[in-house]
Amino acid sequence: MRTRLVPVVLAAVFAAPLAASSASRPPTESQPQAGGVTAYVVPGVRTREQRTTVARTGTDIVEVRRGAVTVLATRTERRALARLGFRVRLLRRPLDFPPADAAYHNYAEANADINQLAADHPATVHLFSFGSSYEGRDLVGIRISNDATDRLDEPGVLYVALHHAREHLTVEVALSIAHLFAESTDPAITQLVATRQIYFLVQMNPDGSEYDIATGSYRSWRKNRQPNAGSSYVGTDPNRNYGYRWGCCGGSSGFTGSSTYRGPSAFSAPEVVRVRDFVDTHPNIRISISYHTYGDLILYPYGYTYTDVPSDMTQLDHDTFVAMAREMARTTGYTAEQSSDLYITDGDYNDWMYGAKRMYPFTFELGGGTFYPGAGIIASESVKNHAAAIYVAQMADCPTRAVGVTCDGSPPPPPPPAPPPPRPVTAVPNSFTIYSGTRTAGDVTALGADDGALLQIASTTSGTRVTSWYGRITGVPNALTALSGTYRGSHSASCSQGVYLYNWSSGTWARFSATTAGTVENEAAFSPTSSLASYVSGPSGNGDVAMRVHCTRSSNFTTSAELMKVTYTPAQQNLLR
Ligand code: 3K0
Ligand code: ZN
Repeated sequence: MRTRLVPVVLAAVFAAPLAASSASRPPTESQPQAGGVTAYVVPGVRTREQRTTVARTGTDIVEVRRGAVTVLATRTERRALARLGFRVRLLRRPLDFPPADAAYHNYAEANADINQLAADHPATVHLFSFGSSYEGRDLVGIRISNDATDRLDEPGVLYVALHHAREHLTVEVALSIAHLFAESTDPAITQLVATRQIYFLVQMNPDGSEYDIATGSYRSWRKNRQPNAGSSYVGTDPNRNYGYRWGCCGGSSGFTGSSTYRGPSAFSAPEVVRVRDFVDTHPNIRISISYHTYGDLILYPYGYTYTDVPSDMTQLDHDTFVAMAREMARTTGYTAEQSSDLYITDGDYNDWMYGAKRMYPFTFELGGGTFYPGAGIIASESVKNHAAAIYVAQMADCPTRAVGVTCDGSPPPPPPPAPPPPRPVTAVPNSFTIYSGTRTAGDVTALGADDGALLQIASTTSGTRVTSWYGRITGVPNALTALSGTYRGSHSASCSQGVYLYNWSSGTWARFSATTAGTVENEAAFSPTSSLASYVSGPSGNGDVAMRVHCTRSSNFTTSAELMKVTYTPAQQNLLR
């Protein structure tokens, strides 16, 4: 069984203002954040009552130090603190990832990277805002396309990352894919940039993400940072707040302290509303990937039910999901399955994107084996996801093409014509070898046709008289589906004749014909029915067939060989590589 962290009610631990204290903990804090929250030190806060007073302004206490607290506060909250008589001092150092994970992009760094990408590729990388987070951070979107303005008549593909705050690897993978589309000169990718609108919502939940790293060590935060009325617990799970069968099926929690709290109503989380509005205004989007961690999975709808094809899904769409997911599983190494095969979810992005919008969404649970897999995994996990990202962009004009159904009403292109079935081939000896007897007339060419030309071999002249010889036929494939042998000849007097093929596997002659043959030309025709390749030398490719004729009598005789040939049918080549 796959070992995997399932969201649990961790939020109860983390949702209340943090009052952990450590004088030895390194200072963590900050310049003004790009969103509406700034980190401050508030000195003179020594008692729990004072900390409660600070917390009740709505500020987020992220660290308790000797005689002071570090808080994240909006401008309004900072004014409230001032009105209460607290001195508020701005912190200089940025809130950020632990030093070992410095390669990860925090909110400001991701935006700086995106800005640089746009500056470097002004013709194809276009930035937009799709609104603000609860704490006022700008929600930055990227559109990659040759078109200066958004073209809703072109197929769209949407990549979303960071529904869940602690799933920082998703930002890195999404950024990597944006760089791929912006920077690659591969014609397959530039063609997509020319014919698609490629959208990225790289940091869907920046408040939660910044909160997760605010102390310089991870808090395992999952939700957004929206307060809940009448509760000290903060946050809604964005991936339970979408408005398709919201809260229907036991796949989310109604408890504000739960990490899967669905919110008081569908679309109550501002970040989810912003995603909804973006999708609502982009009906050209056909396929989407929402990146999560972790589990090495590719999930397709639905999450709300275990039923594979419920009444709100067509069989064609189901088959399309399965075909696309399997293709992407092939390139990522992840496992493709229905969302509910992991566990029941309701109100998630996938279900809404398909159930309400009839787009084709996939949730990727990236690898790493933990929410915090370290910086070393960023490059490999990103590259691992490139082919799937390209694939969905390619399929965005017609996802059902994955199951052979075209979107323009025309029938699917005919399959390539089947190669003609292999034809039987006849081959004759290139050489012969005499075991017993002496050649008296003719040569190997006499064996190649039934034309009266003869190869003649005189028997031995003492004891039991014998003619024994074989012809060797080269260029016969080991891969064959039929094999037959023919020998025609006569003798100057009747003798006991056997005709054989050499079995190269066992090292023995296998007799296929035994007869008394005399002066009238006779034919031995035979067809081995099994182990055909054992009559061809070598393990594969082309080899030789050896056919032996042996005759004995008590007095001298001469063998006249008229024709020796084999007919074989090569096996069909497998053209699929
Ligand atoms: O569609 C789904 O099954 C979503 C799975 C997702 C979630 O929202 O529970 N897993 S995660 O929280 O561990 N990223
Ligand atoms: Zn997640």
